[in-house]
Amino acid sequence: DDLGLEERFERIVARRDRIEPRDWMPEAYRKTVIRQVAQHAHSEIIGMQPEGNWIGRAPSLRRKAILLAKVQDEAGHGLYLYSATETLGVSRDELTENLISGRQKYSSIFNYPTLSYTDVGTIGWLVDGAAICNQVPLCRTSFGPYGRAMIRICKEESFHQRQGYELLMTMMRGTDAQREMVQESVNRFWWPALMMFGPPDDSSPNTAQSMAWGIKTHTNDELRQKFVDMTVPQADALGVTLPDPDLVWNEERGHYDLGTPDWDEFWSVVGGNGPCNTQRIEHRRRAWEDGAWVREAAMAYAEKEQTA
Ligand code: FAQ
Repeated sequence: DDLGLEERFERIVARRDRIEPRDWMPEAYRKTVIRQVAQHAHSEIIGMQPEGNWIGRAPSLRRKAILLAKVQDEAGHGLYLYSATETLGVSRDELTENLISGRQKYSSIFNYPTLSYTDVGTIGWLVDGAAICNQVPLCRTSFGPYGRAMIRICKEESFHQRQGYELLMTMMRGTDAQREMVQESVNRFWWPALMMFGPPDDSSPNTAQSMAWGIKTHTNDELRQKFVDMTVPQADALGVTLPDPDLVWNEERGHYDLGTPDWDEFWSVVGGNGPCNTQRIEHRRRAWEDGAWVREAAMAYAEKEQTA
């Protein structure tokens, strides 16, 4: 009976084991997993645009090959994550419609423009760095297909992060003008990268329930702190200044203190009013419409094969 099923679900979650697609789960759990994983998948796909913007203008053949491979990896991550979402009975077409119509979100970070090639390095270092902090714990999330997708994705994300850091390191060894470009890019991306972790814990409506279900294993502020602690020494090694005068080591806490991100800006970007929101969705809509004939042809071929 239902009570038995619910108890079984609670027991699996309590011992931090996996819930699989065919297991009974509360409707609200299913909805929350779909919401988070779909948002994550959309972020990977929309996240191809800011860096994709520089593929045709990369400064060398080597840099172009690296960037092409990275953006392709992001497409792959999106596809794993859509597949994980599909195990809960929602189709990829439906998910894409939800993205294009604004019913589902994607990460705020991808609504900022990439103004110079340097931003490719900064995104690798800071954006993929933040993604790793958030996603390594998600390898142990309670929904099986999501956790397994995360294991593969994290391996590639850490490679992406090193790629970005190496690019910035190379520029820092260059001319004064190149060093200035790195600093300017880091100034623009630092705060938006901190916002990737979501609102502060006291204004995060979903955290408590998602942690109780083992979907999330850490709060937004815990992961943001972990990212800051990891990144400050990397900034020192690189020779850039992070644009936060309040960023100082707190001996007592054993962590860096930090200033407050502009949360009004965050909610405005999440609400659709960031610098590139309209452009990102328009681009995705066009690609989806332009690709309709490919999907239709594949379906027609599959049907023909079945009846043959
Ligand atoms: N942007 O109650 P919470 C990548 C929304 S990395 C937009 O705290 P939750 C790799 C949130 O959905 C980026 N919206 O929510 C890459 C909720 O609204 P809703 C993707 C945000 O879910 C690198 C509301 O605010 N990574 O793509 C954001 O418990 C380079 C209240 O917030 C993931 O998605 C935001 N930053 O915690 C690709 C990681 N933050 O849905 C290309 C998985 C919050 O109720 C290039 N996701 N909101 O209408 C998570 O860990 C969580 O979903 C959080 C948010 C931590 C993002």
